[in-house]
Amino acid sequence: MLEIASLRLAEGAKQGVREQEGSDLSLIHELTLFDSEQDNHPAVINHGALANASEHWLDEKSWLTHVPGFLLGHNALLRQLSTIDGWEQRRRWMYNRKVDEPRLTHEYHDLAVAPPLLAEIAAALGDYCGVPYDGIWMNWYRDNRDSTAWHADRPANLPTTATVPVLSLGATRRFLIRPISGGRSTVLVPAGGDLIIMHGRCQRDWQHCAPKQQTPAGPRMSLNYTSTAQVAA
Ligand SMILES: O=C(O)CCC(=O)C(=O)O
Repeated sequence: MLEIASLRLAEGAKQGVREQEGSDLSLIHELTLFDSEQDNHPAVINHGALANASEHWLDEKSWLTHVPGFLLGHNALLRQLSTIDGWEQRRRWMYNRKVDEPRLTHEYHDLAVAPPLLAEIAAALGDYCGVPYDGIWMNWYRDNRDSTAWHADRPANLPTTATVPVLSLGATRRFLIRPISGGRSTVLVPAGGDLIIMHGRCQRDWQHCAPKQQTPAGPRMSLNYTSTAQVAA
């Protein structure tokens, strides 16, 4: 029964987009548990996956690309990154008190000092997107209670348009995007190894988040690639 449910979700996750909130999160967790094939695979870029990219238009100036399986062996990279120094528990003001952010973060302004695969991925994304990525912002969601709230990326929201790739490692979680003025969310469900690219005016007219969920989930990391040239353009 569980296997059938997992397969059903695997199909959904491959399609990756749901028009409304309210997807069956218990199935998402099962997919993570059954993702064992990935567990022993060394981390390697799957350039062929780009041929299976799907586009999801939000309006005439903003769209998302979803590339399932862009990184094979995503759990191996997650495990490697979980051992590096420099993860931070940041705090932020909420009303009149400081609270821990519900995730750990790590940033590389210079990919030359990052694990080599992160720079290799930057080069592959640069070729694909036509943007020179030279930095990376990483989130580590330790479990289902960790999240990122609604926001647009700074400083990628400075230019009129931007191309921002986000690579997921580990557990399958939801990624939501909605108009900055409010309204209905579009929901994508990236699995570990999947790439989501925000294009056009996604950082100006839209905001996105990675919400908490009630159903238990294992760790997930998101690798958010940044480009100083893009911001300066
Ligand atoms: O974790 C994600 O999928 C999105 C992360 C994000 O939007 C950010 O860090 O700016």
